[in-house]
Amino acid sequence: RTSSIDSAIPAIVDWDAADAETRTELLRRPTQAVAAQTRSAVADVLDDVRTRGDDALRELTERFDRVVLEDFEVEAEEFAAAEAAVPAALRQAMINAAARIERFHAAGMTSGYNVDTADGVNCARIVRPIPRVGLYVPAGTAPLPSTALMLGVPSRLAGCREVVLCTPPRPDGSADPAVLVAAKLTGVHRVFKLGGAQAIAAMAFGTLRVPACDKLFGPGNSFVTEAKQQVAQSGTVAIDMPAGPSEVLVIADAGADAAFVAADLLSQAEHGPDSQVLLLSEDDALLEKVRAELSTQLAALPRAAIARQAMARSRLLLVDTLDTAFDISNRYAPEHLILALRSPRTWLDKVEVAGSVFLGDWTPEALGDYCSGTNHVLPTGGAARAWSGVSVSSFQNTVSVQSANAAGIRAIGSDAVTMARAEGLDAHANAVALRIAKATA
Ligand code: HSO
Ligand code: ZN
Repeated sequence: RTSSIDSAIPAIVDWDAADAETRTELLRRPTQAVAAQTRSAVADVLDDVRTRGDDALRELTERFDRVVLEDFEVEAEEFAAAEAAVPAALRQAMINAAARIERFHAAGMTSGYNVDTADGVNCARIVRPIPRVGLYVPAGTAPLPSTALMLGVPSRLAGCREVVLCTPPRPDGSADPAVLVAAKLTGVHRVFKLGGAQAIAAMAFGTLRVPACDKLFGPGNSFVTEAKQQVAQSGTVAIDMPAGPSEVLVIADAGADAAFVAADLLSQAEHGPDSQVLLLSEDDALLEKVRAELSTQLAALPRAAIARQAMARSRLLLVDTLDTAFDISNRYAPEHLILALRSPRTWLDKVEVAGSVFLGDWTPEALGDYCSGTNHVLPTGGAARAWSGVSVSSFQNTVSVQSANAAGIRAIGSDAVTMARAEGLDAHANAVALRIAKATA
C-alpha cells in the first residue's frame, strides 16, 4: 500500500527516537531570509514612489502588473460592475460571514476605564481609532476577498476616519470583483488598484492620489512583506505584524477522522509552496491512514502542484503522549492549531502560544479562514509567541489621561519631589513643590 502513496507525502518520523539536533531540524521553518536582491529591489521601489509619487506608481504598475492605469482609484461604475459580476450566492455568503465577524469582533471591544489612584487623583485610559489605515488584499494566484472582510470589519468597528484598501489590478485593468464587493460591504472608504511594494509605498508615504496612512495591515507576497518591514523601520508608519507563509499544526488522536485531518492539512498546503504543515499523533495507525488520504485527496486538487511542494516539506510526527505533542506545538508556536481530539476543550489549558485554535472534528481551519467569526490575519513564523491576530484593538490607540486637584497634589506630590531630587531633575521637583506650597497655604 505504501508504494502507491504520492512521493511528496513525507514518511512518519518517530519524535522520541530523534536526537536534539534532528528535533530542531524537524521544527525548522524554511529560512525566511529575504534575498538581498528582494531587499534592494523593494528599497528602490519605495524610493521611487517617495520621490516621484503617482508617476512612479504608473510606471511600476505597468512594469509589474502589465497594465497602464492613469488613475488607480476604483470609481462608482467599477463598483457597480463588480456587484453585477459577483454571483448572488457568493455575495450572500460574504454578507453572512461579515455579520459573524462583526458579532465576534464587536464583543471583544474594550472601552476605556478610570480609577482614583489617590485622594484627588484620577487616572483614565481612553480609546481612539487610528485615524488613517491602509489595508492590503493580495490577488496573486488566488484573490482573497475574505481578507478584505477580516480587515474591513474591525476597522469599521474601531471607527477609523479613513480606511484605504489596495489590491493589485488584473491584466484588463480592473480589480477582482469579489474583493470590491467585500470592501463595499465592510464600509472601506477608498479602493486603489495597486499591488506589491508600490502599494505599500503609496499608503506609507502618500502621493497626490493616495492618502498616507498611519498603520498598514494585511498579508502579501515576499515583496509586500519586505516593503511593510522597510516602511515600518523608516518610522513613519506602523504595521499589523511580521508576516510570513501560512501554517497549520494538527494534533490528532486515534479517534480522529483521517480524511478530515488530511483535508485540513491540504487546505493549508494549497495556499503556497512555502506553506507549513505539521501533524502530530500518538497513534501510528492514524498517521498511516492520513498519509493514504493525503495521497488520494492531493491527486484530485486543482492546485495539486502548489500543495505537493508544501507537502514535501511537511512533517508527520509520531509522539509518545499528547503532552509531548503540546510541548512541540508550544515550541513551534503555530499560526493555526487544530485539536482533532476526543475532548479537545479539556486540552486547551495546555496551549501556551498559537494564533488561532480549532477544537474537534467539526471545526476545520477553513471555517475560521472564512466565516466562523474569528480573524484569519494571524501571526506566522513563530511570531505567535509574542503577537496576536488582528482584532478591533489593532485599529485603535489608547491615550492615558490624569487629573489631580489640590488635595491630590497634597496627597502624592511629595513622592514626585523626592524622586525628582534623586534623579537630579530640579525643574521637575519645582513644578510639583510650587503647587504643594500653594495648595497647603
Ligand atoms: N489560511 C489563510 C487565510 C485564508 N484562507 C484566506 C483562505 N482564504 C491564512 O490564515
Ligand atoms: Zn486558508
